Amino acid sequence: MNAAPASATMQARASRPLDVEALRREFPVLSRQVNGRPLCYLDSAASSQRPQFVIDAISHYYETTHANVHRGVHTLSQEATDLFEGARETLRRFINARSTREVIFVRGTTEAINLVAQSYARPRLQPGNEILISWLEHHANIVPWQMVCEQTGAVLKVIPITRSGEVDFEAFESLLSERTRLLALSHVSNALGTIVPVERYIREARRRGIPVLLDGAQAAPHMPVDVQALDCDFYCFSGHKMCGPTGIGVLYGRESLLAAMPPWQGGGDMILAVSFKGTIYNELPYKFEAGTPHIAGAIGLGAAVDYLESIGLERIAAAEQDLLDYATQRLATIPGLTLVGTAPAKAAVVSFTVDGMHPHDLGTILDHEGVAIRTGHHCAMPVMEFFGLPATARASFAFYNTRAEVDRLVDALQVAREMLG
Ligand code: 7TS
Repeated sequence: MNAAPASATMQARASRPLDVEALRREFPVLSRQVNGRPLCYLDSAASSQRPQFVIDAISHYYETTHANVHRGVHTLSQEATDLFEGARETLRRFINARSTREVIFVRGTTEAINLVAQSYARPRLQPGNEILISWLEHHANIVPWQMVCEQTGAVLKVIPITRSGEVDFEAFESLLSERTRLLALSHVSNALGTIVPVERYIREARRRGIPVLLDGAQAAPHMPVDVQALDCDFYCFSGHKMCGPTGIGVLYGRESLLAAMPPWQGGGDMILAVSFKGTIYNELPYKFEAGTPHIAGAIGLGAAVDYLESIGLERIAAAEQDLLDYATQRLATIPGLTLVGTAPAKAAVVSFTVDGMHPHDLGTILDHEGVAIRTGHHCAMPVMEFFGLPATARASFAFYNTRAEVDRLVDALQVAREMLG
């Protein structure tokens, strides 16, 4: 049973060239005005927008089917369970996991990483053991490891980055040791857009028997992800950055590791039987899904994946690369503007500073022009520290953005320069 009927437009789309104007009409919010101007939304790295298809899938579920899952023999509960588990299968296919037992619904990337830190790492770490991350990480891939280090006496080691914003592979090799117990890396940096060539890191870590977690929050929306080809042990991502709902995401875990991990939270759905003598835990993936899950969220995320696949992740990556190249070229014409993050392989993120202007002032002036960008440290304070900056301005693109919107960004930056310069 489908969450909502796939539209004929969606089914026919994959074979045609990307028609961005037609796609934009499928996102209701993109037609709104902000401060008297058409919205120019360049903050998809923080959270993307949703197409009507996803909104309809969620509404349709609430209007026709909602009941709790995995519990009732009644029709609605069975239908809701079918939709929920159908979404899990869609997500399994999306990342090419071997089995739905490896696909755990969580609140998002942050929760996924915390789950691995507490359930995988904490019971295994001994004082003096090491966890390896990089300087590029979002706080969600730093703080859970600091916490588990505090709890166990393990040590957090950090791979340096280069001035272009790439992880230093040689430094990584020199930091690996017989004490390393886990490598946790972002697949794509949210602050700079760097695409980390994770395959090299995974190969090296696995050769030494070190498990690898990838923070895929900024990768899954923008490029095909195949966890078997990557050969990673854990992969984490969030629905709201890929046209899906907030409050839902996925932790992929290699089954042999998940099977050996204790549950993280206790409660309904993660048990088979409870008595005061002891509790028998449920099988995977339910062992890690305590309590009533975000049913509508999972169904909405499944619909978002159907939607993205109807366009094609390869085509999305190509369209966004074009926007990145165009934006990089146009921003270079603005006097005093410095791009922060110039790695050769980048996803569609441009982080920058403009001489004499605080990024927050820039953000406010741009908002007056209807242009939404993010300013600040982007929850990656060590990256800012590395570049000696308190903050940057960041424009991030999705497949529904256009070159004309890049021009609006550039025009709005000229307005800001005139006002503040
Ligand atoms: N990891 C990366 C690489 C991220 O970009 C983010 C969110 C997270 C983890 C956390 O994801 P969550 O869904 O659990 O919150 N990044 C951003 C951003 O760049 N601006 O706002 C949120």
